Amino acid sequence: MEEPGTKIPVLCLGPKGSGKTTLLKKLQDVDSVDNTFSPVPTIGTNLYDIGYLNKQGKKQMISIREIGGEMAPLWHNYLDGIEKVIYVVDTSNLCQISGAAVLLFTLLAEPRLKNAKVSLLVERKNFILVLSKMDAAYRQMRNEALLMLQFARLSTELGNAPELLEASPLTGEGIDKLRTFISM
Ligand SMILES: Nc1nc2c(ncn2[C@@H]2O[C@H](COP(=O)(O)OP(=O)(O)O)[C@@H](O)[C@H]2O)c(=O)[nH]1
Ligand SMILES: [Mg+2]
Repeated sequence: MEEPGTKIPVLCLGPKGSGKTTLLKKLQDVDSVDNTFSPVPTIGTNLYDIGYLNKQGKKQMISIREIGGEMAPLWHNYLDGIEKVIYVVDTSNLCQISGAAVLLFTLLAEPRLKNAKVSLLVERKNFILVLSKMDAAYRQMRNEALLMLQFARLSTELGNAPELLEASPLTGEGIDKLRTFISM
């Protein structure tokens, strides 16, 4: 249960079915084999406590809030005090990309997220874009997705352009990098 006033510093956003829940469950338990048994979309928001090692090698916990794509009109209610955003896009579902792009641009233009970066994470990027669901046809889909998200332009034109991370929530590929992003 979420305690009133608990600070949730990390948000995990992205369209419905892009793999947020699977990714966060994998972060919680790297050895979990398969989460496909629960293809139920997240209704409302979910909280995940994730363990990581800090710079001193000490174990720490951080809370991440997942908010489903169907709640996108309400995302702005959850931006206060946010230090990092994990934005998950499914490269195997290109039909979703234009919608995902609009929501991503809206978030990147959000003043509250800009302030978070300046005051809390000088030089460090506070935004990560996760392309999920890697498979054989992945490369081509990824390039297509990056094109549609105008990623090259974001990187050159934005001071707070998202970092790119590729991950497979099912196999756990890329999970270590995601944990590093969270822990920095
Ligand atoms: N093939 C494949 N399917 C995945 C992967 N990650 C998630 N899925 C499936 O995609 C569906 C939606 O995932 P979910 O994590 O619930 O998405 P969410 O709505 O963003 O939380 C589930 O049936 C997952 O098992 C992946 O890396 N590869
Ligand atoms: Mg979910």
